[in-house]
Amino acid sequence: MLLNDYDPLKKKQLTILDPSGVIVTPKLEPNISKEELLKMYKTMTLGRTADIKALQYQRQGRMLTYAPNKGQEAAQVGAMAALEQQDWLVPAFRELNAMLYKGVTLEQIYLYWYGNEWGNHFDEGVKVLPIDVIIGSQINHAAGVAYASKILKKNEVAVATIGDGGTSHGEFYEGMNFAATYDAPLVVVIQNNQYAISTPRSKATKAATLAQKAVAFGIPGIQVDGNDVLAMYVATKAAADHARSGKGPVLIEAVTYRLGPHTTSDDPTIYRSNEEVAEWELKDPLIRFKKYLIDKGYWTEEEDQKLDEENLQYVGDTFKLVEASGTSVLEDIFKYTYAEMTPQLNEQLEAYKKYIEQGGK
Ligand SMILES: Cc1ncc(C[n+]2csc(CCOP(=O)(O)OP(=O)(O)O)c2C)c(N)n1
Repeated sequence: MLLNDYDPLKKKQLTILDPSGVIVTPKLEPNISKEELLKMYKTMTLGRTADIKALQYQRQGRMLTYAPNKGQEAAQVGAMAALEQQDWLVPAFRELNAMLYKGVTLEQIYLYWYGNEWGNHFDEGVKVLPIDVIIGSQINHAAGVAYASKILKKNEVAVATIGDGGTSHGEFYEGMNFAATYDAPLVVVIQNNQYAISTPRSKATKAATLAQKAVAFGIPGIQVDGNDVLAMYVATKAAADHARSGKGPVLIEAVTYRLGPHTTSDDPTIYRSNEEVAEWELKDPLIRFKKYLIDKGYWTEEEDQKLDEENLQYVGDTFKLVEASGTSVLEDIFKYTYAEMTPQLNEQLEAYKKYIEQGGK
């Protein structure tokens, strides 16, 4: 059984598709339909283009801020593709690819980074919680979702994502422990992208791996090559099956790399070398997945080029829509903090209106 074989204390990392696009663990190659493989690849390429463009829009002063995903596409899409329609994604804030795969639209994602609350309002049936910037707190939310699913016998697994740095926060431990104690159907995917802003993973914890933190909760943990979309798929499927069958949570450590800055306010050249980035560029999740699809006869370079052009067009059109209608009014800040406005918020809103009436800006 996969989760036993890859016990984190055995110091093994699951890889199926290596950086050169070769299957190195044939017995674990998943049987995914051509249609789904292409959906995964198309989501990852759209995610890549949307990510690069978001950074450019921000630099042009057209987007408020943005947390880049470049390099983390496989960790996210591989995990999401392994889920059932009814399962939940409980994201942090660097999950553009995972959100796209689960049905959040690019327009909604861009609206969020444009500062508009409607970017957190997803379509009916999309099982994704709003973006959560408070590091670690999404693990408690996900534990609650998972526990509710268990009580209500809903057969819904909650999958939360968190960064490497987030696993040093208290709420990570609280949520994991709660879910483990109550056998709640929770899967936590740590996107170990090597840095928490400028703090390298080696300075954030003395643990040899992040997957081994599972041992303390008494649950399975597995370390995966997070740039290998097939390995992410296989590990998450095993984890979701485990959680769904009533055995409790699983912790996955996806070893990946943030190729871009932490956010648009960060300059990573201050704390990491160009050589390090270049090394990880060779392990780019898109390169190996494309080669896999071409080798299987599912994809061609010509189709790839056409897809790139379509993505660029689609991303540009989407951002134009956001710019045309996405400007939010300051009143939204007061209105959307709670379901109903508190007396204090009402008072503050009135003060703000008065300020505007008097010519304030
Ligand atoms: C409770 C809390 N403390 C501090 C911050 C500021 N902050 C934003 S991102 C970040 C680092 C997160 O690193 P990691 O968990 O590794 O995720 P990554 O950003 O690499 O995806 C910090 C400290 C925050 N958002 N929430």
